[in-house]
Amino acid sequence: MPPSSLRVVYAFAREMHPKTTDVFIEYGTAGFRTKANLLEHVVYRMGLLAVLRSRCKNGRTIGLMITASHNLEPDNGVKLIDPDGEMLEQSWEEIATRLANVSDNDLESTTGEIIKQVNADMALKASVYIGMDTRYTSPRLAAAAVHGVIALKGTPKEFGIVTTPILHFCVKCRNDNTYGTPTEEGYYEKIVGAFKNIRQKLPVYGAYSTTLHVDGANGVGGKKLNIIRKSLDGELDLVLFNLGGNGGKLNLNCGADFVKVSQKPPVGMELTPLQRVASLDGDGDRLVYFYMDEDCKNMHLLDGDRIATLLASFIMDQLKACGARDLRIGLVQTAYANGASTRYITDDLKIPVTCVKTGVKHLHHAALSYDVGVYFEANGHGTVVYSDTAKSVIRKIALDGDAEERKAAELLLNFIDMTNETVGDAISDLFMVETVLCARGHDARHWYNTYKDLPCRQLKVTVEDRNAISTADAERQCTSPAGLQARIDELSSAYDSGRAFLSSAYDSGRAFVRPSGTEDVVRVYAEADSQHSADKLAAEVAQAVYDMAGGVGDRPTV
Ligand code: G16
Repeated sequence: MPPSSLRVVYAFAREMHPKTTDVFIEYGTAGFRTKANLLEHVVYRMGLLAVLRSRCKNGRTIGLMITASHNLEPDNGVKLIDPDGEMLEQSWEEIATRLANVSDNDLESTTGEIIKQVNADMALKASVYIGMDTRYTSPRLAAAAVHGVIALKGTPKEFGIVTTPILHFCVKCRNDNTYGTPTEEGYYEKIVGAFKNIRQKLPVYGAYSTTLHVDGANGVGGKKLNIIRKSLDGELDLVLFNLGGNGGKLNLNCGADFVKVSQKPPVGMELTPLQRVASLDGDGDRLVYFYMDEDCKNMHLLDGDRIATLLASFIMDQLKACGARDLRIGLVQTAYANGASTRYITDDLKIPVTCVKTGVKHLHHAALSYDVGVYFEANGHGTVVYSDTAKSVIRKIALDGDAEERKAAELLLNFIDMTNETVGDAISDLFMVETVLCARGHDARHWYNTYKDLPCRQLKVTVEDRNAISTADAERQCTSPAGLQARIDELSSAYDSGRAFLSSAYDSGRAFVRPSGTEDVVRVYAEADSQHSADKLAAEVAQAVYDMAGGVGDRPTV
């Protein structure tokens, strides 16, 4: 494309997607997120950037997803997906932020500068897959993305309403046709097909029941499960709630984030004692489970840590059964991981654990250093990745092993097919969890009783500028404002950790704070030996944040 034709970049911006706000916006934990009415110019510009990214990747397809995932309906967002289905390479986040914030008048020249900086060959073809969630603001934003792609002569392909992980999967398949077919149907064929294959070979026994209740968060995940449900041939009886009808609002008092943070069951569901329930988030990339006790009074949460430990232990058993002992399995968590889960993984499962910063992009990369990397955030966002070596070792055993080894290896190969390795995926994770529970003849109580969580609490604090908070050591230490970490340490030391089983170095309660990358808040996490103590410690730390980091609105109460 000759440089003069960049004029069209400005023309589209001025006429159709002008920048109407001076509010600075940053590519955060999972792309840009803010009120939907502030985003149109940002999404248009991400259409431009996706084309440049595609050209820098030799014309391979890039994904662009319109979603604000777990956020409430008035928010929206946009993020780019790299050719292997992974999140956008981090070095491009700064470029994305720059492009999103320049004035319309400077857009043409900034685009030219970025083309030079990234050395994009404008003569190459460029391909961009575009998907969106169910928000009413999404179609308008998707149209802005299409214009951005067209302005730089790329080829957009619209997938309409899909879960975020379906779009990640399609991008990967488009660039690597050994992974699958790059369509929504191709996704069902591979993931659901693998689930049915496994389940046809597994007898239903013990305490496991094929009935699963699902909270769809009034978002796209539930809608897709409604399509899948009809093809499950009785292998799983899905009873779906919160599908977006009856006035139910996206993520409002329902969905994985609500269930995890509030530690309460979602509204809009019939609660049945001891019934296993899976709760998805708004764009279908997170999953948590829960069940109510006998009198439906107390909820027992099975969060991302639980899913990670369940999957890791099962995969490890299969690796042993097929004799693939040399493959290194590892687990990746964040500071939000419950201390009891980390202890269980290290001491009982004897699997190495890495702790990284919040954001699937960080977990995914750390997991790639293992032959089998299991990564999950406590909020239910995660998956499993397998190295090429792992896959070829398992494939070889499936051909050459003895009868028992072949059986375990074949099961593992189906398990790998059922995994969306590109990103955390509630639907794929749900099928994996159901497979493990079925194979073990377990109900949710067996799963819950594997270890006992430490009581914990999460809170949000609104401050003038959340970037006043900086962190280090995988977000476990707060480096600014000065004095805040010392205050957190002092507050935590007044509580018992509840980890009598650990060395004295971990005696006190645990708390940390970090700026959210998806909401305009500071997040607070606390863990202690009782729920009362965890709640109190979290509230005290929230007060410290409010006092020392420019709190706005009402001061948190203890
Ligand atoms: C996104 C990210 C997750 C992250 C979550 C919360 O989830 O993909 O990795 O844990 O945001 O991030 P923060 O605490 O920075 O707001 P989702 O489901 O909203 O895409």
